[in-house]
Amino acid sequence: MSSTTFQLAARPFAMTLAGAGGTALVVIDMQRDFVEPGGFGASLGNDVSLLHAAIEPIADLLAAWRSRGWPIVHTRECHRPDLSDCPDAKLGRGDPSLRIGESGPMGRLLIAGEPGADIIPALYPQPGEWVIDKPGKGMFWATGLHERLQAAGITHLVFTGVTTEVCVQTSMREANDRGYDSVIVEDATESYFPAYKRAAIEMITAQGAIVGWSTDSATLLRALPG
Ligand code: C5J
Repeated sequence: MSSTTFQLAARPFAMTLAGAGGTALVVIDMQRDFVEPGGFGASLGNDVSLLHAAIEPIADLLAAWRSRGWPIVHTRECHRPDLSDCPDAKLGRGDPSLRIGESGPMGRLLIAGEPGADIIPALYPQPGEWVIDKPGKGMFWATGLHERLQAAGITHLVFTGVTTEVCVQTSMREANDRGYDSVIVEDATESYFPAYKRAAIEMITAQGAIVGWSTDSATLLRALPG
């Protein structure tokens, strides 16, 4: 861990995070395809407005990380235009007219380079921030991210983004297995299913932080070293 640390009030108990850039802010899949009408999330029948509450808390955390020059990782769930990185098992789910790669109002669903696969303007990455395109739900699968985080000396991860019980929880579990201490920010993550969000956070923090910790953005902002 970095020689500088800070304490965070969290559930199920307080945790210590690395200061001096050793803790990355991770923003999972805040893409137009999940958050805006006409994208992949809406094509599955979801009410995308349920995700909007996370935008302002994530923007506040981005501003805090940016002002400190600390590392920021944005992810995008998307596939190559030829779908060579999309397994048949993933491609074959759902109504054939709405599948990954089919055309919608924001371009082909979940395809890299299409307008829908990009990050929403309110949270758009700035130069120098990492943008990781991931073909899976988890951010470590087939991305090389673990090696990059290790090379940068990052030991702690703060998780935000959507959706809580799918890509956020999967990424946090992958991080746990790779040795990172992680915290999910409850008001900076959302789900199309509020009950699943609550359940995912309970699963993460149960049994003595078996996957990681949870906190809220106001508590985290107060805890950050000046
Ligand atoms: C989903 C995600 N829900 N980013 N992706 O398919 O959580």
